[in-house]
Amino acid sequence: MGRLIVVSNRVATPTETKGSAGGLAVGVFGALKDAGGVWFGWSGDVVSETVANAGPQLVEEDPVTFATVGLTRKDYDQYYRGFSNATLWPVFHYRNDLARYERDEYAGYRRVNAWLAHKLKKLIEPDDNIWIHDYHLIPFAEALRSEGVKNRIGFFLHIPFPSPQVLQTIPPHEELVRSLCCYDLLGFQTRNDQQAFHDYIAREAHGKVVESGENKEHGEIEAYGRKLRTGVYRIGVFPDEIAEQAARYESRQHVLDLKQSLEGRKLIMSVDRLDYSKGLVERFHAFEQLLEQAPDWRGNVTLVQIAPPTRSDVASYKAIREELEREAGRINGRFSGLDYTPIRYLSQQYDRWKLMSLFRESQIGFVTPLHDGMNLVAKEYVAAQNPNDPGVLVLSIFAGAAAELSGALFVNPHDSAGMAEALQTALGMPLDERKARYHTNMEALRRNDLGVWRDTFLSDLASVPQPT
Ligand code: ADQ
Repeated sequence: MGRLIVVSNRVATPTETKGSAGGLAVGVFGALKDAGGVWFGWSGDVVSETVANAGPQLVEEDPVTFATVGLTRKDYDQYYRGFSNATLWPVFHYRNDLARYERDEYAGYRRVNAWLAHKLKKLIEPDDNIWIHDYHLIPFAEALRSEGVKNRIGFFLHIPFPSPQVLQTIPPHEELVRSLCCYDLLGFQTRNDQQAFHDYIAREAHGKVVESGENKEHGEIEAYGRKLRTGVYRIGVFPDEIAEQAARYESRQHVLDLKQSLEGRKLIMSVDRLDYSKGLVERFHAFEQLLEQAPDWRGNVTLVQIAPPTRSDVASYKAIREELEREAGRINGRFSGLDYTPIRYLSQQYDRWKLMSLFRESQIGFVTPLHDGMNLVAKEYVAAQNPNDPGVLVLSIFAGAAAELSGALFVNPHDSAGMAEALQTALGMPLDERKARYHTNMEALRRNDLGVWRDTFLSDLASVPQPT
């Protein structure tokens, strides 16, 4: 059996692949350790042209090589900050209003993909299987193919795939789909995403789509002169490791401090990267509506929102941060008392083990993205609960996780009155119902954990006939 080569925009550091149980880095690293291989991508550093061209830097952790390169300022601006995060991210999350398209950024995106593929080529052996991750790297297989690489190459999209009409707002949409067809296997988070891709192939590319298997989740595609497969691979967590971690840390000082400061109030927890796709402002408005329509809860329930800034050099991210700070201030001004602050908005990063133990302390996990590929926070929240007294997951119907976690209370994040009602229902939910919902969700998490996601994708990739 060949080795595995993983390519992602950012490469986990060797330390990130150890210790913190359950993270995606740990899951992917597990497969690399089994097969041996290379994890290749951007180091996260912006460097001079000389340093960039001297890469990749290799760190050996036998049998895995971590291979990273730095990006020049221009490459970072065009490939990462520009086309990836100011065009693809908003459009793929149905926020065309926030997207911009610049030809030179798109050219930079393709140029960096070609440059990275050229750098990787020297590390590839004939039997290696190659697994590319996410929207930054759509043209990567095409670039490898034009370097003469004949290995099997699979791609997993971590974010939603938009419907054809929305995708078409990106001027080079057809080139992007043509590039995706250079892979041998395309993995999507949900059936909806896969179907949106199939729709484009059938209606816009006039290709052939054959769907088969349970729920028609296996796709055979013929388009742009290539044959490829598609599949649905729902990313998961390792629920029992999270449960163990949350329980182990539940009497640590940070949890005791939080408990003491709540003075018996109920706790609603939300944890996200600060991103407009996560529905943070809408969530604050729903919480405000709860305090408005159910005065008994004023002074008796607190929302803790942890949301460290990301991509803060992209303009739309500055705007969402300002709006969120303004709204938290306004709502707190309306409902605070001398000893009560309804919303605690924390913009710092927290360690994973701390988050899991805080989840366990809270009565509600409030996860309300406007669009989200999967949303692992929803899964982590469930896994972290105390089975004898579990909290309730209140979940947006637009998170990929909604297709699996049928024990959640579902909300439409555009309906703040509906979200406020769901919060009220969750706050008053009897123990038996909470337990039943928790068990339904835990079964789903165990059935389809992070190992299943990874192993199914890789065995499907290995079964694709090697391209000639
Ligand atoms: P993200 O948009 O980052 O990921 P999500 O899946 O919710 O979204 O989180 C990924 C990881 O980051 C989780 O393990 C979570 O605990 C951690 N995380 C989130 N907010 C954090 C915070 N404030 N502090 C510390 N850790 C935090 C993208 C897609 C998702 C998809 C994942 C995986 O947007 O839809 O689920 O990839 O495929």
